[in-house]
Amino acid sequence: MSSKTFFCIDAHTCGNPVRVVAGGGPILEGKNMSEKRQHFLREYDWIRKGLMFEPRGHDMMSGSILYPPHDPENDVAVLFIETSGCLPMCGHGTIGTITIAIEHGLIRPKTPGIVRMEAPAGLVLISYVQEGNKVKSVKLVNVPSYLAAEGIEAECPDLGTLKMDVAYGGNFYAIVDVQENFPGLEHYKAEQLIGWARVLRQRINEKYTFVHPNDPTINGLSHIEWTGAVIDPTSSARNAVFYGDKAIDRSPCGTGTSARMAQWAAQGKLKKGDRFIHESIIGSKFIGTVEDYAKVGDHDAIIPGVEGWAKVYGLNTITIDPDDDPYAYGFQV
Ligand code: PYC
Repeated sequence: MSSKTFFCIDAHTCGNPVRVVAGGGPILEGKNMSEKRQHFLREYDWIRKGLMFEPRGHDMMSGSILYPPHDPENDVAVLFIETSGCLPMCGHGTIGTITIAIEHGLIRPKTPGIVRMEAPAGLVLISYVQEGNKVKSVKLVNVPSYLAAEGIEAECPDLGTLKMDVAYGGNFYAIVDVQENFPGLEHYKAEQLIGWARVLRQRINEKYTFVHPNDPTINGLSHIEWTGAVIDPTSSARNAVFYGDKAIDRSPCGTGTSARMAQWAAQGKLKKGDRFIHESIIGSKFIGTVEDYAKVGDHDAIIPGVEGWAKVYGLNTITIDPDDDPYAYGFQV
């Protein structure tokens, strides 16, 4: 294969990176984004690795590729590419992608201020606030999110047995609430949370199975959500979300926020109409809302809203040339 060039636009959502492939993405087969995601993983995963891993990316790198919608009612379809693979849904990725797409004219919504976005996990309804050329904020109404399991246990190196709830917010999350063996994320270094989360995720996946009732391609626990004390007393909660192999989300994580709201709603701590201000490891914030109630299979679910902002900072023409560069497809250390 010879050199391939990708026209990318880089941004960050509340501190976490988003790289949108505006040109050079592959043509994919499938009648929806779930099927197209499978096609990409089978044949084009080298693009993800080249654009996300070092030396062109880094541990936290995350991005998306835009496609025409399958339903003419919708405005855009999105494939998420991350260091961890292709997530069914990514909240910070959506906020960054929509900001980039509107500011750079990559999509022209049928109704200004509203974007109907097809993600592999389902339809996501987005509203955004624009002032001049700038998008000031983006709110996504996410896929139905639900509490999948309560009180599962796994052994964590150094900490001992941890009890966790598992919730789905577009990906499956093990939520580590403050407990006897875990006093809160603020007591540890990010490297410790990362190392422990990697082991916990593996141990949980060896013991438990999580599959989305409506789409079996969405399966397996992919993220660990550490929790802890808020920095700003007006916030509702704080997290540090582990993803990929070495990443902690710098934003409060959109699907992690959705999962946490689903957990709180199922446990009677949030109801329709409530706001949930979520802080990240660096103190950046998303505004969560419980928009409505829903059902996913037998599970009671909520429709979460997640609002945040993104800043576009770079135009990036990236070449992947395996004939010339031994690290064309990236590496991980
Ligand atoms: O914002 O949903 C999110 C997300 C998933 C992984 C990293 N960020």
